[in-house]
Amino acid sequence: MFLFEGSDRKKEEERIRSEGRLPPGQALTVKFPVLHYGAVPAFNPATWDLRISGEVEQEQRWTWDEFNQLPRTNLVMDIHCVTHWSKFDTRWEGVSVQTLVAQGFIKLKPTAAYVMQHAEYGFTANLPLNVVLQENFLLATHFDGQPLTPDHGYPLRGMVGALSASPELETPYFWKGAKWLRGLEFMTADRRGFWEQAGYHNRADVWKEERFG
Ligand SMILES: Nc1nc2c(c(=O)[nH]1)N[C@H]1C(S)=C(S)[C@@H](COP(=O)(O)O)O[C@H]1N2
Ligand SMILES: [Mo]
Repeated sequence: MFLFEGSDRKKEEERIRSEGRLPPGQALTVKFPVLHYGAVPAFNPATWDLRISGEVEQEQRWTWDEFNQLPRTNLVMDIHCVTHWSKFDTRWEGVSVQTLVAQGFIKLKPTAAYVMQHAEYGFTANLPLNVVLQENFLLATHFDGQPLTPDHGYPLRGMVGALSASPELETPYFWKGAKWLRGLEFMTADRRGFWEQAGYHNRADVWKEERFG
């Protein structure tokens, strides 16, 4: 893959920087590195479910078939990893929590203020509810028109990035999206997820370079 190596990569990075889309301390990559703790879990569509729990009027459990009948959203986002790489104009498809709430698939209690993503093997990632309800947070099933690959979170991952059309939206680093997602827990008070307990920043705003807490 030589297309964006060397001076071409640098040129593309300068274009993105001139558009104000390159956060401090980040470098453009066209690769898609894989980063996670532990093993890649197997997916069994017969037993997989997504649980919606905590501060909701009614807890939900969606099977894989049921999840695939929910309204779908397509987004183009810039993703910013805490390990200093950024990837621009990436295409994602999935289900928007904002849409699920707006259309009554999830009925939040007024006490809901934070969200924990629960993934396979007990991995967790926390975000404020207002960020999860933004347009730039997605429960993603597809990347670049294809189902996620196993190492990028198949069949479902939380996904957060920057929408260049809406630069005012708070944008956390990419680790705030849990691969192999199995549940959303709505909470009254904040709790730290896996990397947040390991010393990563709790809020993780890419423009403020909130890398470590
Ligand atoms: N389940 C799970 N999700 C995870 C992680 C993990 O360890 N387990 N790591 C996070 C981190 S630190 C990063 S940088 C991104 C990397 O996503 P990618 O492998 O698709 O690039 O996934 C995030 N989601
Ligand atoms: Mo990471």
